[in-house]
Amino acid sequence: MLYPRMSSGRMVFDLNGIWDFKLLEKTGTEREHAGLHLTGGRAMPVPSSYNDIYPEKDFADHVGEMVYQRTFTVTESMKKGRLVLRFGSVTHQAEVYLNGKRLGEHKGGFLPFSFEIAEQAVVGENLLTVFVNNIVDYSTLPCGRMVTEEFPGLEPRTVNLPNFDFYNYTGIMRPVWLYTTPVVYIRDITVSGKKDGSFAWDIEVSGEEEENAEVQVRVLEMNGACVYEGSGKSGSGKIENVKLWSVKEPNLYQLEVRLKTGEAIEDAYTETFGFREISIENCRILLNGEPVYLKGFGKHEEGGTRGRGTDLALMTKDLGLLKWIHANSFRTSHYPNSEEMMQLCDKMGILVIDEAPAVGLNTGFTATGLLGGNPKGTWQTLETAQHHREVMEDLVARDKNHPCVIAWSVANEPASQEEGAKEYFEPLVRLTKEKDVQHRPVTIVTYEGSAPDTCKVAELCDFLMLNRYRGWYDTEGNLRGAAAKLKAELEGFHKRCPDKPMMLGEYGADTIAGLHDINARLFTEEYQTAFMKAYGEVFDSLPYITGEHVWVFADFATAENIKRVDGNKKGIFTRERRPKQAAYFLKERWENL
Ligand code: BDP
Repeated sequence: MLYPRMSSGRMVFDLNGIWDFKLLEKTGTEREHAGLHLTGGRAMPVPSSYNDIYPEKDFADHVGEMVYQRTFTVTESMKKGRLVLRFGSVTHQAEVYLNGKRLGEHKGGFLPFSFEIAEQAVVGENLLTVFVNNIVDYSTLPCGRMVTEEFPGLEPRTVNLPNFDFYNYTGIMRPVWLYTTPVVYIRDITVSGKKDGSFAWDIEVSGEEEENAEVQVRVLEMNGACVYEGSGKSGSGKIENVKLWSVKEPNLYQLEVRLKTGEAIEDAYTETFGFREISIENCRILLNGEPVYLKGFGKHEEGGTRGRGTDLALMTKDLGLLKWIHANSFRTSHYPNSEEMMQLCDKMGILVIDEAPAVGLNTGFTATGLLGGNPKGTWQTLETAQHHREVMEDLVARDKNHPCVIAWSVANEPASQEEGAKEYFEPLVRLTKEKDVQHRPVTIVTYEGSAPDTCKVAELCDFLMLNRYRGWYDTEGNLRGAAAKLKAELEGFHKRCPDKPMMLGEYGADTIAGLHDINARLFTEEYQTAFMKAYGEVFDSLPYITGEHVWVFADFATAENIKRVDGNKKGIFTRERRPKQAAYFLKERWENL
């Protein structure tokens, strides 16, 4: 799905700003009032998570639905071609009405969706109403559970327990746009370049008389110089002396696409891409034929006040800090990040492991600890398979052209040791590879419960990504024992899959910024540094380890839980992006790795 951009064939209108907002007491209600102006609504910024904007706890933690509303104006000329209403993401489900008429709905909180509205929109003022639902259950991604809470003397009530620790931020969290295209238009562009300068494009054209449309393409350097001209809906070419995309020199190119019917230019769109190759050979991930050791983090897209709302300043600052600490990569844990983030990573030379919002796929486990198992089994209980397929397709469709994306992560910490895991994931891994013309490596990030002798999905992965918390959730305070356990597990996986690159996807310790001790005690900055050092020594002793992603880039908000002191504090940076002591240790380690 193409990002909204202005061109000679397209206009883009910004629908961000202050909307009207109200929590709904009951889900599924108020639809009959969708065509009326909200009364008693509160001002709500878009894009943003709604939760931290006002001070009341019940407001922030509301479970169920809420309604967003605004008006916008449409002119006669905007209705001449296609008029598209596009949401960057609405978390987790949206039902959209225009002037009281239902346009449709979308499930899944971290990918874009759109509606064609030229027919429903009127010339003049239009009323846009969006019902948003934040419930996570065994059919959604991420997963959660509905449970009935009962206390003496109180009416039972249903509460929603996410199966993940990050706070369930909700709302219209990414930009909303209105854009126009001609009736015959460029529906999609796929473009990729290789390290020898060859490249291929594939343009999907839709609309009236699409069969008569001709496509012209040009490849431009970022300074505007044209280095290739060609034509056809699909084709390939080669550029001499191509400047490759890499971490050090993230050279980009642009594919300018023009659609003509007869003499007239109908639609035009310019897509950014890069020339680079990702491959795997002898336990190594190669970028442009050279081994690359992945240094970086699992990273949430969030901060104070805006929650997970798109914030270009914060995103750019985060990537600046990644460069400062000599990281070269991160995983978009545990959901696709915004399109703007992917654009920035292309520009700044950051390698991205692009993760689906598939977290919590383990019915025997919750964010607060073991549930005591589920005799039926995770894969016999979850109803996510079809939705997971759609999400993988949409994720690849959205991010396929980004040179920064070097791999796909299908899920984080599923019940990969349970019977049924292989059968669940095999078709998903296959689908992801089929849909990606670059055939990027695919992984499933696994947890401690999935050991070398019990994991059912290791062979499905092109590289292994393991989350380990030895020295924190077990062996706590005992880094000698933790390192020994860690090493034995890594050796076990290497023995099982001797040709697969292996990296840590998470390891970390909660650390209260400013808490110090002469000894490296739990929760102190000294312990976090010692923890990073102990893990680093294990990695350095095993030549087949191909990367280290620390958990987590910055402290983040979680649901309330006695294991969390004002959120998850495993950040190497605080939530305000100030470095803890371990940041200096990692900066030195990674500079020299
Ligand atoms: C891992 C999860 C991650 C958590 C982390 C933790 O993948 O989302 O935040 O544990 O407990 O299991 O800090």
